[in-house]
Amino acid sequence: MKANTLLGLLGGALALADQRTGFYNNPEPLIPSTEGASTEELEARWGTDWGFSGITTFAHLKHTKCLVSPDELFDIGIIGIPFDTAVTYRPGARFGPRAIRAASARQTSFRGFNHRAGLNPYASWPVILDCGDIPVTPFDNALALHQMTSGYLELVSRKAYNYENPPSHKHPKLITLGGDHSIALPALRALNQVYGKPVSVIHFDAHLDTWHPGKYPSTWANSPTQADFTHGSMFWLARQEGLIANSTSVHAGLRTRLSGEDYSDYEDDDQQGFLRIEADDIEILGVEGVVRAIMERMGTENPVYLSVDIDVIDPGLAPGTGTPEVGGWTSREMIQILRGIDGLNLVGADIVEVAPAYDMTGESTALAAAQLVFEMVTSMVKRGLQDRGEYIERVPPRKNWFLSSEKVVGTDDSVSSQKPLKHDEI
Ligand SMILES: [Mn+2]
Repeated sequence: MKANTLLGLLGGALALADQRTGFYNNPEPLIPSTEGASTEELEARWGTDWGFSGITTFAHLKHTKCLVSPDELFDIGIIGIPFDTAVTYRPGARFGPRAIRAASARQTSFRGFNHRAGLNPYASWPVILDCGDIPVTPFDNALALHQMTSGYLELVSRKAYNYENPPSHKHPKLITLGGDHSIALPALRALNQVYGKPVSVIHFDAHLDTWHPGKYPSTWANSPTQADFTHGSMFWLARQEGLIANSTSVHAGLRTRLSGEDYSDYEDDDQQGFLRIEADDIEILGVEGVVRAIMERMGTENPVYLSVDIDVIDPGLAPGTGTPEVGGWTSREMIQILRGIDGLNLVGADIVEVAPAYDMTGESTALAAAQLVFEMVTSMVKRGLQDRGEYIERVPPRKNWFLSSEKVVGTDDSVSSQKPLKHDEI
């Protein structure tokens, strides 16, 4: 009997079974054998994960241990650096990558369209991989710094998968899941080598992180030691090493207490080349003003490293972090600011200081971090599309309908015109 005749008979039998049993009796579905099925058929049948299924990778992306797979090219890599032995207060950010990956579970290529950018970053031009973690020793910070720098440098030195287009995209871009904030130093060392010049840093944080190592109690260390490498001094070290571009970097979201009895921390910070935007400034500037200040200082062409300490968000919304400070921005404000600065020329990014032991059971901190990564990926993909000349500006249907002078059909006064849309109008 020919296969299609058999399938026809089976289909007929199934239809008959349907008539007899009805929908809610759950008739056994008759599915053709997988024997001889093509990869596409298998993919269609089994390839799509639900948010809650599958092995945990960031956004269900393909996982490759990129460091041991030198031939597997990619354009954007999610890389975990589970390192937290340079913290000054609560340890635990070594579990950050794991928590952020788990919290990204509802990000899928199937439902990944970012309405603000009009694109689905997981279904666009780049090859995006979850590159796994850089394994880092928890016993020796000097060795750890060497491991992190080597691993990062190895990955960003590679040729990007889409090496030819856009022309500026020669190397893959990494988004690092920390880890404490000190992981930004090895990233900056590696990026300086690959791009051949200092990069600008947009630094979202409650804290300055440009502290001279001597600003910590250090009676025991009068000369440089590995104790200088902390999550509050890595930008000071980076500046000393000439890794940060002069006068084009920005701190945003600051609200830290300062040392001593004066503003000497700010005076030190002024020497590092950063513009300071305080958390409170958002009351005056608004999200748009913060965005404008960042873009005017940084421009759209300088290579930029984006570094986000999750403690920039208020601990009421993101408590799972190493050095919480009250009075921070909301996650919505932070997301809007990231969207507003998507014209920056990002060459790398991180999200750090997620310490899940202090998070709430609903994963609020890790969820915020995962969403910020989604916005970072979207911005990199959008910039790539623009550079390729393929970006299409799209406006969401009915955007700002509530500001429109149009009246909802059947009404003629301003109060009733603000009624929500009916379901079938959405
Ligand atoms: Mn911080």
